[in-house]
Order: sequence, then structure tokens, then C-alpha cells
Amino acid sequence: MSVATRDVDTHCPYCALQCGMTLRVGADGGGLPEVVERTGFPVNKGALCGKGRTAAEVLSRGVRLTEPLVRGADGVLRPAGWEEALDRVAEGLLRARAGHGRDAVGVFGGGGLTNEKAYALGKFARVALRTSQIDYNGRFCMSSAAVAQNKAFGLDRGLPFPLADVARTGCVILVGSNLADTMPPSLRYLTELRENGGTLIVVDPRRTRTAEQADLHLQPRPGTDLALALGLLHLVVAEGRLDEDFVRRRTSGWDETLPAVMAHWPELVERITGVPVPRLRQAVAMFCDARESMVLTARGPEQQAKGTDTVGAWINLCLATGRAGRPLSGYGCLTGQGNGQGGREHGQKADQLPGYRKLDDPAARAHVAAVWGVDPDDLPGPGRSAYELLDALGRDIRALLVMGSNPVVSAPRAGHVTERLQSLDFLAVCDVVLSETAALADVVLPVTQWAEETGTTTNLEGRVILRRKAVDPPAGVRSDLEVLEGLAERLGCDKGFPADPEEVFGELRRASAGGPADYSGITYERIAAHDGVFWPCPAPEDGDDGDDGEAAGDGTPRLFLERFATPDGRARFTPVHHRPSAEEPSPDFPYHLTTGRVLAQYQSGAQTRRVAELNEAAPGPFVQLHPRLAGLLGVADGDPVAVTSRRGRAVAPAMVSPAIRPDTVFMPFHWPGEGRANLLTNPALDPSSRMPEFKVCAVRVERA
Ligand SMILES: Nc1nc2c(c(=O)[nH]1)N[C@H]1C(S)=C(S)[C@@H](COP(=O)(O)OP(=O)(O)OC[C@H]3O[C@@H](n4cnc5c(=O)[nH]c(N)nc54)[C@H](O)[C@@H]3O)O[C@H]1N2
Ligand SMILES: Nc1nc2c(c(=O)[nH]1)N[C@H]1C(S)=C(S)[C@@H](COP(=O)(O)OP(=O)(O)OC[C@H]3O[C@@H](n4cnc5c(=O)[nH]c(N)nc54)[C@H](O)[C@@H]3O)O[C@H]1N2
Ligand code: SF4
Ligand SMILES: [Mo]
Repeated sequence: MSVATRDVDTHCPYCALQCGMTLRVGADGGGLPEVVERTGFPVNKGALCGKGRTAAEVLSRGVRLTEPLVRGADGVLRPAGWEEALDRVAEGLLRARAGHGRDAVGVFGGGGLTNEKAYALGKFARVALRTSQIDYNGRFCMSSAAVAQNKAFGLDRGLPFPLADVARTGCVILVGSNLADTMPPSLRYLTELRENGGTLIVVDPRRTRTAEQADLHLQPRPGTDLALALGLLHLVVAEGRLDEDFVRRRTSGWDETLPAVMAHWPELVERITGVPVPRLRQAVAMFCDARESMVLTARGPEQQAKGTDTVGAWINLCLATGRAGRPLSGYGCLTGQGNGQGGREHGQKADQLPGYRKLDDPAARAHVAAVWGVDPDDLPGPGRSAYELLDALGRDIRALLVMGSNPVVSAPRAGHVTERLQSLDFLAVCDVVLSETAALADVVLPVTQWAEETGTTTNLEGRVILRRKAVDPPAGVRSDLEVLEGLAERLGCDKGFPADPEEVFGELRRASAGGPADYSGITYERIAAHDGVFWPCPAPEDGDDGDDGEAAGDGTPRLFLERFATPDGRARFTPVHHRPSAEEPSPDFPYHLTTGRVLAQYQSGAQTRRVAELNEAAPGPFVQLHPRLAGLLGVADGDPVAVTSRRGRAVAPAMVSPAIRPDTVFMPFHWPGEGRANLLTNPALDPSSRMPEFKVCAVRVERA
């Protein structure tokens, strides 16, 4: 018997690769949709990791929220109707504002939200709440690379070229990315690179599954990538491999940059990083002998209190060797969250307006205020960064709305952040599940997710793609857009908070028009016709939607080929010096702790910990340590290990493995409870990106 089904093309709800997938839905709409291959989408060509393959399970009624929850006088969360719940939220926000001023209300967003939601949330904060206090979890993600790219290139788009270009270059240095675990289908491009005769260099303190693919694995001490990049550039100069012609024609600032480079001679860099000089020379030879080469960074070098300078140093290496601004060469950042790219472009960041405009730029304020129908002078100024905002809870900020993040698990110094959340007068959380943060809220609003709603995201390539609604949500949930609509109405704001995503996207297009991230020429139809559209994509002059052959239908896949986006068209070198991590090992805390991810869990685990297959594959936290260190501590594989930093103590089973440096331990951060890695991490912030130092702090390690 054949049962009629309907296929809907969409994308995975999780990481920035935004793999294409098809959802097969029963004709009666009942049951969970089946995830099937969508080979036509060029980025993943049908391949999915286990998270994507099982994503439909999080749609099931059993694991998710299906009605609003309101905390009663007895302190217990109990089910409530939507009217009561929204009234309570509006009341909580208004009371904080009345008692303590507009900036006493905070908003915390997420890089997993669609462009439409991120845009609406930023507008809601500035226009309905009129608070400056909005930021989001993307600050914890790629913000250092964003600042560095803006400085060097005048524009921040994670990859300035399609991912497929990676397979056709000559050499890739992959710095602190474990994409075999974090974006598995992208591994194919590295395999193809090597099949095509190219070489791969991986920089990671651990010999990860990604590092195992490399022709050369450099295994530095955590927090020393800046010295490493300077050391490589020193050798480039010393060995006469500088591309003087490129430096002269297409860059500025080299003369100011050179002295710091020359101060990082190879033996010094070996001492700082632990990477032997011959390995440094080998890396330079591989990178420079190739006709084209790329540097790709991810969270390893970026999540440091000097992440911006570190990325700047890797960009300097590309510029000095002429590996930028031409086909198949360049620097790129592998953004992380599903909408890590678009989420940082449309205004949920503390200093930002839609279209990647700056909140302190009068022309930008005037443009966006006109779209919003408000007076530019009524728009608040820039607010605090994510950790600083969380740190101010219960003090300057008295009420908070969270949409799309679970900071109880994912924020640095999470014990302190949890206390701050508990000290609020009022906390509202919109989520699909009862996350650890939602469990602390006064009101929890259950929202629809990817397959139940339509919206766009922008993947790590800057490709704007469309997720389509495939199934109806449970009766008791509403979309984030409907929540904002309902709250704006209760706050007495009539500035337009439509719940229809395509209507919001239309407004986003107008708001972004003329900005660095210009989406004005992108429509849902155009996305569907071209497997996504790369921004910038201005609307054609004649005002139609750009499918008349005037502009390439897929927007701008490759940037900077003729000029960089700086005022003079030249890329800028940044003079940078190496400096130690905020916390270096000491007699009391003799080891480095670094943190990161495992294949089967996603982020704070709020979604993936609810999927049985993923939980079996990755059931809980662990402390990865070298056999030599394990021997020294008398610890065997599986023994409970206590890791203590100046912020707290966490306990998890030992995972003894020769894949890590003996002076370093690694913990994944996906779990709450006593194994919560973020009880330990250091909230020391990068001075310009305000990125916390997730990737390195000093710890003591003992048998528990
Ligand atoms: N399975 C899975 N996939 C994911 C996610 C997930 O949670 N789970 N999250 C998504 C998101 S939001 C992001 S941001 C990306 C992150 O993707 P990645 O950046 O690949 O992930 P991480 O594991 O955080 O860090 C990468 C590597 O950095 C190394 N590292 C640690 N310290 C240093 C250092 O000082 N220098 C260098 N060079 N390397 C260092 C770690 O050993 C680790 O192997 O993954 C995305 N994909
Ligand atoms: N120690 C350590 N800590 C880290 C990192 C690290 O490497 N080491 N990495 C950092 C990085 S790169 C990141 S990106 C952060 C991420 O950390 P979080 O911000 O905690 O990210 P998620 O776990 O993805 O949280 C998203 C929450 O939103 C919910 N959600 C999903 N979709 C929607 C939606 O459409 N609407 C709403 N309202 N809710 C939704 C999910 O159920 C989940 O509860 O963690 C950071 N923390
Ligand atoms: S790699 Fe990322 S986008 Fe692709 S299936 Fe896995 S989690 Fe989803
Ligand atoms: Mo991230």
C-alpha cells in the first residue's frame, strides 16, 4: 500500500553549513517528517551529519514545550494561556522600565534565529522597548574574526568565496577548526583538495579527526596562535617570499607592521608556541610554494582575549604573500551557528543596525529610522556586549527577554551568570524546549522551530537560503515573530511587527538597502531559483527583483577580486604583537584548559540532548588528558577527574588520549550539571570584539 507523501526542500536547523535536506511529510500531515537526502543543494550535496539526520525528533511533542509556562506565587512554573503569558511578560518589562529606566530592560538573542527574527528582535529592542541593552550569543562565536575582517577588508563576510573553492586551491591552513566533527559534510572539500594535489595544514593543540587528515599538523600551546602567525610571516620575509608587488598595489600599512613581524624570530616563536622551527619552515614552504592558498580560522584562535589581533595576524600572512583578493586564495572564517552570518548583520548586536550598519553612524540611523517610521534621535545608542550584559543582570538590568540562547550552559563563568539570571526582577525566555535557562524564567513562551515556519538564514559562505515550512506546529505554540507582535501591541507600539516572515523580509530588504550587507535584491523566489543568493545583492536600479539577467542571479559569490571594501580599495595590514593569555599556568593552576565540541552534541545541548541516538553517541562530559598527565595524576580512563580554575570546579570522567598535548586538558561544553565546562572558563574579554577567552584558562587537575 502506498501512502501519499509530500516533499519539502529545506535546511538543517543546526550549524552554519546549513545543509540542504528534504522533509518527506505524510499527506495527512501526521507523524514526524522523514529527513531525506537533497543531493541538488551544492554545499553538502545530500550529505548530512547525525544531528541533521535526526533533527526531526526535536519536533516531537514529547520533548518540546507545547504551552506557555508562568511561575506562580509558589515559585512553580505552571501552564498558562497565551494571553496571560504575554500580559505577564509585558508587565514584567514595563515594570522594570518604569522603576529603573529604559536601559533596565535587556534583550539576549541568538545566531540560530532566522534573519527575519534577528531583524525583528533588534527593531523590537530599539523601537518597542527603546533600550540600548541588546546583544546575542554570536558575540561568543565569531565576533573576533568579524572585527578583524572589517578592519582588514572593510567588510565582514565569513567566507569571501564559496566553500567549494577550498577544493581547488593549492594549500589550506586550517586554524583551530575541527570541522570533521563540527561540519562533517564539509570534510569532502579538504579530501578533494588533497586528491587534486593540494596540501592541508591543521593548527590545533589536539590531534583531532580533522588534524588526522592533514599533511602537516602543528600542535601549539592553547592561546599562542598569534605568535605562530607572526613567526610564519617572519619566515616569509626572511626567506624572500614576500609578494612585494601585491603589497604595493593592493594593501596599506605594511611598513608599520613589519617591525613586530621581525621581532618574532623562529626560535622565540618555538619557545612560545611549542612548535619546532623545522615545522614552521615546512608550513611556510607548503603555503608559499602553492600557486594559490587559503587560511581558514574557526573558534580555536578566535575565542581568545586577543582573538581579533590573532585573526589579524593570519590575515597579514595572507596579504604579505598575495593570497587575498584573487581567485582561489584568501582568508575566511568558518562561522558557527545556523545563522551565525545573518544573525550578525541585521541588528541584534549591541552596536548594529540592519544591513551591517553601525548604530553610531548618523546616516545609518537616519536611513533605518525612516524605514521604521521613527525619529532618528529616538533610536538608542550602542549597548553592552553579551558577557557584560549578562554580568549586569540584577544590577543595572532588571528584566531580560531571551530568544535563542541557553547561557546557563554556554556563557563563560557560567556559575556567576546563573546567579545573575536568578537575581533578575523578571526573566522571560522564548524557546522550543525547557532549556536550563528557560527553567529559571518567570514566563516561558513555547515557539515554533525550523520545519514549522518559513524564514531565511545566511550560511557561512554569505549565501542567503530559504527554510520552508513543512509541517504544522502543535496547537499551543506561536512563532517568535508572533510573540514580538503580541508584545509590541501590549507595549503600545504601533511601528509594525508583522508575524508573516516574508513581510518582515521585505522590510529587512529596505532597511539593508545601501548598507554593507545589502539584501535589497534578494527575494524568496530568487533564493529558490538559485540555491541561495550571496550578499551583497543590491536591488537593480529599475526596482524589479533582479532576475532579468542584469545582475548574476546568485548575487556576489566572490568578494574583493578587484578591490577591497575599504574607502581606498586597499586591504589594511594590522600591526600586532603577541601577548600572553589572560591566565597563564601557575603553581596553583599548572595546566591549560581548552574547550570545544563533539560530533553528536550541538552547543548547550538543549536540542541534541533530547535525541536518543545522539545521547548514546555522546552521553556526557569528559576531560580529555594525555597518558603522561594521567600517569602523573594516577588517573585511568573513565576515572572521575576534578578540574578547578579560579572560577569554579567541574567533575567529569577522564578520557585518556595521546591526541592532546600533555600540558593541556580539553572539555566539551554541551552539558549542565557538575561537568559543566563553563563553570571553569575565563570571561576575560578581547578589547575590541568583547569575545571571552573560552579557549584558554589555567586549571588544576586531580583525581576526584
Ligand atoms: N557537533 C557540533 N557541531 C557544531 C557545533 C556544535 O556545538 N557541535 N556548533 C557550531 C558552532 S556555533 C560553531 S561556532 C562551530 C565551531 O566549530 P569549531 O571551531 O571547529 O569547534 P571547537 O570545537 O569549538 O574548536 C575547534 C578546535 O579548536 C581547538 N583549539 C582549542 N584551543 C585552541 C587554540 O588555542 N588554538 C587553536 N589553533 N586551536 C585551539 C580545539 O582543540 C578544537 O579542536 O561548530 C558548529 N558546529
Ligand atoms: N566553553 C565554551 N563555551 C562556549 C563555546 C565554546 O567553544 N566553549 N562556544 C560558544 C559559541 S561559538 C556559541 S555559538 C554559544 C552557543 O551557545 P547557546 O547560545 O546556548 O546556543 P544553543 O545551545 O544553540 O542555544 C539556543 C537555544 O535556543 C533554542 N532555539 C533554537 N531555535 C530557536 C528559535 O528559532 N527560536 C527560539 N526562541 N529559540 C530557539 C534552543 O532550544 C536552545 O535552547 O556557546 C558558546 N559557549
Ligand atoms: S553539518 Fe551542520 S548543517 Fe549539516 S547536517 Fe550537520 S549540523 Fe546540520
Ligand atoms: Mo558558535
